[in-house]
Amino acid sequence: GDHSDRETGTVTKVRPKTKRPSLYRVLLLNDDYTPMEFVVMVLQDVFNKSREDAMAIMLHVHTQGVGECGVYPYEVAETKVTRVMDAARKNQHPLQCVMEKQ
Ligand code: TYC
Repeated sequence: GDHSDRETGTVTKVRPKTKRPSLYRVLLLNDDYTPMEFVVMVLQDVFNKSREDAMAIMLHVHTQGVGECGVYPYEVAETKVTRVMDAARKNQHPLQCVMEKQ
């Protein structure tokens, strides 16, 4: 909206201060022990990836060491990291999942 100064008669634009939510990148880290099939299942279940996309991401992480699973608002990213870490722990795999501010 506009803001007018009484003394100077200046009219200035004031931007409505709505802050868009910060986004977080969720990353999967490679390790030597987690089965490829488990990683693909996690990517399908937690990140809603197709079988094909899940396979591509898993192979990227396997060869490059780290890869992006998706970008989400803080609470969504946090929930996905927790779901991955809970599934890994339950199945006794060392799979690591982290989030970083984009
Ligand atoms: N490197 C693992 C293997 O050879 C597969 C793997 C891929 C593990 C991605 C973790 O985030 C990962 N079985």
